[in-house]
Amino acid sequence: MLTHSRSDFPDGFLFGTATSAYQIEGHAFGGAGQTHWDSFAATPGNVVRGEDGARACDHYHRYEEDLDLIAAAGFDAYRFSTSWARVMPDGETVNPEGLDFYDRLTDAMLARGLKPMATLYHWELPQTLADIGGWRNRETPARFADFASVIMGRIGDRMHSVAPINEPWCVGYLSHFLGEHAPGMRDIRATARAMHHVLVAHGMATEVMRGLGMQNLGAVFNFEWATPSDNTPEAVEAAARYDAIYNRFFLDGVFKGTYPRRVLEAFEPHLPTGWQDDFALIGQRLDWCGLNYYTRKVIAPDPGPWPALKEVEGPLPKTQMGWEIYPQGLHDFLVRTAEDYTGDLPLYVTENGCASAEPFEDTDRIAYLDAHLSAVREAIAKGVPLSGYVVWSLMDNYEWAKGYEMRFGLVHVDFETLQRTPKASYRALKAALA
Ligand code: IFM
Repeated sequence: MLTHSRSDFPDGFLFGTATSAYQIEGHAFGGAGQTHWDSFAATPGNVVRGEDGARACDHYHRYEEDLDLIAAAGFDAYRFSTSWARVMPDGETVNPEGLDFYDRLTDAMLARGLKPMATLYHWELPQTLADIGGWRNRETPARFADFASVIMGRIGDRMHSVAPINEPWCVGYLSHFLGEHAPGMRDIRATARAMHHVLVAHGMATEVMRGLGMQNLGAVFNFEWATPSDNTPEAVEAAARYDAIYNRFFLDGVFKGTYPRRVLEAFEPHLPTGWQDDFALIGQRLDWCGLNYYTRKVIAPDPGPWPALKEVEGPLPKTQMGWEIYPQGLHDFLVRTAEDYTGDLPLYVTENGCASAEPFEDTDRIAYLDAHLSAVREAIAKGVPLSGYVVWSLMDNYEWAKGYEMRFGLVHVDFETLQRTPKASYRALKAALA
């Protein structure tokens, strides 16, 4: 059981659970176009067993059952994402079937009393746009703004809240510098441009949605606490560099109109001409800020070109992903984000959860959630204006480069039969939210 319950949180505090389109829907259905994740997954060595999101959890056909599960657990909100390639298979031509799907999904949430928390882009870039340079090309943010207009023109009147981009670090650095996600590049110039353009896309989409009269627009960032491997100035500096790349780059861009010097020292020659002029667009007023948090990294200096650091194994217990369990980091990020960037702006924990190999009796997940909810309560007690907490994820799904092996769900999915079975963590949350 969890040691927390709804009554331990402020009135109106939202509890939700999250998924994303490509990870659950079944991209082969409903006229969706090819994405860069399809080609990335079809390239040997990129994804465990070469798995892709063609069928995933078949949520496209089973969404009513999935929403029933969310409502039955007592969640207030459902954080979902809209697939650009489903709505616009070639990145610009509208697929009415795709729009109809999100329309039905929205109404089905509302019918169950669930607040729709939408993310416009959770990583499945239409292949046609990838073919012309994807996030390296400044044209992509402009097309993204068109997508924002089309999808929110249809369902925007019924959203509780919207964020344009999920986890810009993953879209930029993980995908263009580390090469671990589509498009699998390892190139500093591509990275600098992708990281900048994804923020431009955030700004353009926000502007478009304001133009539609929408409220409650925000941004969702992912964070990893960086702990120096020892007390040497070199290790402290390497951890600060990791922090600048991973955590501060996007917050600085959106809330301060600048980028950290530890990143600029490497990126400046690679950023597009006139990048400084984009901060007015990037830094538009927001109504909330979302934090996704899972783990920390222990960082040591490393010889070689920037960023001259490496991750070393830490001593803490780990999840199925091999990620250290470090709830203190969630507390510290909530406090630091409010202090350094957002002030009184409402914050949400938009993702928190863990992968567990335990299929049904996932007591390790219950312990993980419990420890992180303690961290959340501590931050609230210190005055952090936190408005909600969203668990990743409703059900086991396509964990990107790890395929279907890593299980993040509160609900078990049998990927042969697609049968859904609530796990012990689902029951624990249900009891806590009653
Ligand atoms: O599954 C992902 C999700 O798509 C984005 N945030 C982290 C999750 C777990 O890795």
